[in-house]
Amino acid sequence: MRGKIALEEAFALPRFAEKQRWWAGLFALDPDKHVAEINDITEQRIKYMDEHDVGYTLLSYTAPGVQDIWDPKEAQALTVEINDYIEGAIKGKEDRLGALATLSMHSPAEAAAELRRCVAKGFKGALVNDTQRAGPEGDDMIFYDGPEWDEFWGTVASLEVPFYLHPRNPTGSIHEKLWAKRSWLIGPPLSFAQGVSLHVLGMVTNGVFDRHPTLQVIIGHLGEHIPFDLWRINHWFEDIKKPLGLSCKKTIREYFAQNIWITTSGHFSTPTLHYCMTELSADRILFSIDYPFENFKDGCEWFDNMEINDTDRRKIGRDNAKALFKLGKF
Ligand code: GRE
Repeated sequence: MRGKIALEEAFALPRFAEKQRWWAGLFALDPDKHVAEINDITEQRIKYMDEHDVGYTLLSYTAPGVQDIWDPKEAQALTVEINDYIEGAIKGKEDRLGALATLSMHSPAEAAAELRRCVAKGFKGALVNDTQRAGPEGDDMIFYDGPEWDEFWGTVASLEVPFYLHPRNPTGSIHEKLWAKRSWLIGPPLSFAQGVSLHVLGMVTNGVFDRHPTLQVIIGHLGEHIPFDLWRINHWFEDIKKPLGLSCKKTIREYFAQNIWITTSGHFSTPTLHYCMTELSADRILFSIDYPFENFKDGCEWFDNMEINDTDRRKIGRDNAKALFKLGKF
């Protein structure tokens, strides 16, 4: 399909190439290729886009990124560096490349101010890597589902830009207790989806979407396991937890119809996509690749050739993202 829009596509700061190589050693079969691809913004990336009919890519800073920095001042300085870097790197290529803002999530007010600064310069939204590492040793985790984050979510909603909740690796005591002895399950096989699904369902049950009914949150990887459990979540919320006191106003299906989007990033399965379309409708699904963690060609060839009607392919491949991010002429 021509003119696809992809929106979970990572870049890194070239000065962290050594750190990237270490990280890539944990999951990339060819770490050098991965490091070259993640640091490239306008060469190989645009070639792949041309070869595989991606018209427009929204770039975001790689995980865990700023969410791994527990010193608030250091995190904020890196955030500004990353946002200024990507703004400069895509200059002149805005017809093909856009960016999602990176945010330090130590302070709701500071995150809101940085998002406002970025959106004023043309950023299309924000992408945050799950919980923010915090505390004197980096053992604490900040979730964004409590009332102290209302100021931030109010800003996201009033700017009318989407917020992408992307996974990160487990750290601190959670890592030790749950994952250290099961380390092959860290990342895409299990831990990423568990982290993001806990966080976004926390936002649902703690009333974030009730207090900010126009807020739009995107999660990747065909919904981080939640669509598979929708019936069961709905049954337990409506039939048991609400009579016991759960106070969120709408049903889980309504939040997924009105506030939450999913992308195809890193999940190129036709039966699973068809299942998600049945549960959520093609109106809430967005194409993405997850490059360079996934192969650009694999994601595009799968999407272009899988069985789906033309209207739904266009919606998922392009039209939904164009409307959500107000991409105008693209
Ligand atoms: C990511 O998107 O950040 C990511 C990783 C590691 C493995 C796969 C993946 O950081 O998608």
